Amino acid sequence: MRLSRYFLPILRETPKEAEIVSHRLMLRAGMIRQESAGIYAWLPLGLRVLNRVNAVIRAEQERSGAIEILMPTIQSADLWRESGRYDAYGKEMLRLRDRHERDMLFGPTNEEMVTGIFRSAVRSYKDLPKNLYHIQWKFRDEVRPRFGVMRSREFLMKDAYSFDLDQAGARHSYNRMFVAYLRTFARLGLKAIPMRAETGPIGGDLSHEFIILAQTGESEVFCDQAFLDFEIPPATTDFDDVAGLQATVDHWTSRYAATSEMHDAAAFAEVPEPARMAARGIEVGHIFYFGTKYSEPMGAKVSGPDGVERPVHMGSYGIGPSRLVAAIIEASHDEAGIVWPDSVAPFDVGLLNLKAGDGATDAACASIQAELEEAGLSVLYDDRDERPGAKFATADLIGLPWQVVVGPKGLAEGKVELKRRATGARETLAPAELLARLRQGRT
Ligand code: P5A
Repeated sequence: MRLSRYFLPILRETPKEAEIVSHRLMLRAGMIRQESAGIYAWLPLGLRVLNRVNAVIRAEQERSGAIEILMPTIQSADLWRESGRYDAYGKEMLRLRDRHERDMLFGPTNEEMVTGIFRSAVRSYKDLPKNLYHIQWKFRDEVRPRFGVMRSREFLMKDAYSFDLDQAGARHSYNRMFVAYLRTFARLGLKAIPMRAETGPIGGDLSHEFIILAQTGESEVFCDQAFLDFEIPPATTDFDDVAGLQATVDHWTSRYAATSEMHDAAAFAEVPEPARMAARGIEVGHIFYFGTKYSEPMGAKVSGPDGVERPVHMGSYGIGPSRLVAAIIEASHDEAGIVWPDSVAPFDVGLLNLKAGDGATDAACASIQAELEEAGLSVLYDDRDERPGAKFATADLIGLPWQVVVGPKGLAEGKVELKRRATGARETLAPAELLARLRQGRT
């Protein structure tokens, strides 16, 4: 992609309304634009990151056995009357009325709808277990939307819903998501700690929030520092191994970790003093087991091996991809701007032409761009007629993992410069060596 033809509305000034660094950087880097309080448009650079975050989430959902669907944003109030949540949900629910005076709503979550889909199709335990997920916009009329997409009113959620014959099966489904979440957040370059959590309007009595530590986080959390060194379950994890997954989850819940609502000061005091962490964190995921809370009133039943019908045991599992984009920036930035982890960077490489208009430099850049793109790397080519200083500043601000700097002086010696954004390390090499070097990866 040539920057001269792209849409990257960079802001020179630091926006005053933005209180935290991720919000400031997302606005400055032209990733998002506020349309109303807590409602944002995603601009090209932001959308590329959001799509990459979704791709990692999808890959790990599929690995764990979940199946993708897509439910609508607008739901009928009647479904929510069946579960009793239509009145209980309160002011956070955006209620609408269609031209036939039917009560509708913009979905804040999908437990009711997915239960409706399930009950219309599944009758027997032989069709279990199932886990259906989608990635869809939600609306919650938050009292205090703030920090940009971190706490917005319209936001993207990956929500998965599991169905099992009994509690033991549901526990395994819960464990599958638990492990999938550990892998997802690690692939996004984040250290997320599972913490015992309150279940709120979703319900149930088993629940973990996945929290990343950050000073600007809205949650107050208490945990054992040992978690930061825990090993992430490998890609080869067998998600059908009931005992194996339980052992992994047991390990990841063996130390103290709780949000303020679930905090137990006496238990926390038993954590050895140097490992005791009282910190702030960002909730990037939340998983729930709530048994038959929805299946019972909504009549989602299956017949068991004994022929007796019973309501299915369910859980739901949420991740906020739009919040994650901001959370990744909170965890990875410096004075100059964003430092994207390779897995979610909007482009792999920024190609900086220091003398746009110069025949030899233009030709060298065009051939580098073609070669790298041919090899499957995404390149943002800064071909604008701008000072080198402005190009360096833009490249650092938008945080692409690699910068290839091409100028007439270096080219005269057959060299270009390669900079790693995360470390600032620079090296000079021949254009022909670039691809192999990039494939070799970080350092
Ligand atoms: C689980 C999936 C649920 O809604 N029902 C379906 C359950 N859980 S949750 O904790 O309420 O939300 C799941 C994740 O969504 C993100 N999130 C938000 N992101 C941005 N702005 C918001 N206002 C917002 N509210 C929730 C969080 O990542 C949360 O963990």
